[in-house]
Amino acid sequence: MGVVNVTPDSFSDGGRWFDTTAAVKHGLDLVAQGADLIDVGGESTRPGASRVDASEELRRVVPVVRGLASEGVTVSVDTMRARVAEEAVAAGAALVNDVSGGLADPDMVRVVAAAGTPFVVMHWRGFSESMNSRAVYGDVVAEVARELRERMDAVVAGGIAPERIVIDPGLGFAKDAAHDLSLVAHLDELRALGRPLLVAASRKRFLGHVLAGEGAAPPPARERDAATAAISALSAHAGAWAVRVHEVRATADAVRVARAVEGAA
Ligand code: PMM
Repeated sequence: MGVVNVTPDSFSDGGRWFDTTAAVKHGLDLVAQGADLIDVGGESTRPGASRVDASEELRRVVPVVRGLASEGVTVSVDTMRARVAEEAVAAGAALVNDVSGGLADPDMVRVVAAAGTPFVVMHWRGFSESMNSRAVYGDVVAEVARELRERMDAVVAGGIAPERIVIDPGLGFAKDAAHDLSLVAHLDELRALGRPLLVAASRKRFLGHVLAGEGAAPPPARERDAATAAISALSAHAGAWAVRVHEVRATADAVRVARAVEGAA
């Protein structure tokens, strides 16, 4: 899954694809590099970010979804708003990726159920402005698995077919670096929930933390792509359904290598 953030302020690639034409071209480039689907988002979810208006989010996202879908690209829309999901699906999006797992907007589950698309349920504990204070766990893997299970049950009760649910541990969302690493180390426990697993580690803080030397500053987000590809290989090997990344080429190679190793086992 290649990422196109149509935002001025995402931590990883903010401002680079803010114009529709540039965003569509970037999505097509990511497909050429091996992405099977493109995730289009119009709201930054970096820690501390404040929310964007619905009208502005629609203005950013819908033309890019339409442009990519009309080129035959499988598009997912990354939004916490039911109205944005609905209009993006009408413009050709095939999947709805909601980092709040349906918690942020009370209409989301109903809209996705009616649309009949797959729905990414990410583990989430609250909006970006306050999420760092919610990174408190006894056993992070068990708690994330339990909270994901509760969300799965809730969205099924709201009418989304169980077979349309994809789950995601939400790396970096109300989690510190040690939490993220534990989750990556125990993807099998999330796989045990019985649904396809999406892993979105690309360029995130925990990778900066891993790469920083003792007492040194972490490398900037755009220098974390090799580390991202390493997580992609590990995730593929652990049975992930997809990895969500900004730089596709290295991840496509990493996934190919993981598959080849499995084929030789
Ligand atoms: N992370 C970001 C945005 N969207 N979607 C899913 N399903 N899972 C994630 O972990 C996730 C996401 C934040 O990263 P970005 O600002 O680099 O896109």
